[in-house]
Amino acid sequence: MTEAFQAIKQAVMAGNLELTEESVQAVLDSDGSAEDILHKGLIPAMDEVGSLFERGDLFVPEMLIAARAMKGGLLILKPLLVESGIEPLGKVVIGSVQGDLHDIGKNLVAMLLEGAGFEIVDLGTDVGPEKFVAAIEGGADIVGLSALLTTTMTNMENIINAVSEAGLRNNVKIIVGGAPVTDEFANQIGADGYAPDASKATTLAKSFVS
Ligand code: B1M
Repeated sequence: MTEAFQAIKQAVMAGNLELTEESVQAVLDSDGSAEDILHKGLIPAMDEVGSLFERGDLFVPEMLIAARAMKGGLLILKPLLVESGIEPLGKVVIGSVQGDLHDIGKNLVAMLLEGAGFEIVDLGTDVGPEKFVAAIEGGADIVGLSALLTTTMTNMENIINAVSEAGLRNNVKIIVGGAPVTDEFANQIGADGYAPDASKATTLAKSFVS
């Protein structure tokens, strides 16, 4: 099976959408789990892409096509990650914050939350305070903010402040996450919690509604 995960990783890194989809399907067909595909194939591929980019051995266009391949693989896994069929535990409004176009991690968090039984309102990427406030006014229990850049994580605080100024802060719990975000940063900006990955985000969200 190790070779099969390696094949997925290579296909994503090469930005080969078709090969990624085929390799993911092949592992599923031989009874591999969606979680293993995620953690042993797809996510390591994006980590490696990030390292190559950092070293200057890979550029934005290649990063984009790798992301497209990763999304293709995730789409195949989605039904397996979200199968739930239970009454919603609560409503989560989620988005990547203003200035941030990264959405793979945010989508993964949304998928696992949906699988855990939450209703999801996904606002997408580059979402500013006004859009978050409007969505919360429509009813929400939890707000999820995602940021992948050190330059955009600071926008999380603007969103939290806007929610407070709109008089909605006590209505919702706010969870923050994304590669540069830390527990300390979450406390500093007045979030209710920080999760380092999608599965911990789900555990945290459940603890808020239980
Ligand atoms: Co960008 N990028 N990128 N990028 N990119 C990073 C983040 C970077 C670390 C690469 C590097 O230099 N090593 C670097 C950031 C450096 C920094 O700020 N410290 C970087 C940069 C610099 C940039 C640009 C500025 C490049 C440029 O244009 N010169 C640019 C910025 C664009 C913008 O947003 N305004 C840019 C653009 C892009 C693409 C568009 C090409 C593409 C994104 C495509 C897309 O998402 N649709 C892209 C990609 C793919 C990456 C890397 C390679 C992969 C990100 C990813 O999808 N990881 C990334 C390097 C890396 O992360 N290793 C990089 C897989 C994903 C599953 O993990 O998103 O971390 P992640 O999500 C995790 C956790 O963080 C957590 O759970 C998830 C799953 O368990 N999590 C949450 C995430 N959100 C959460 C929310 C929660 C809880 C947990 O609660 C609500």
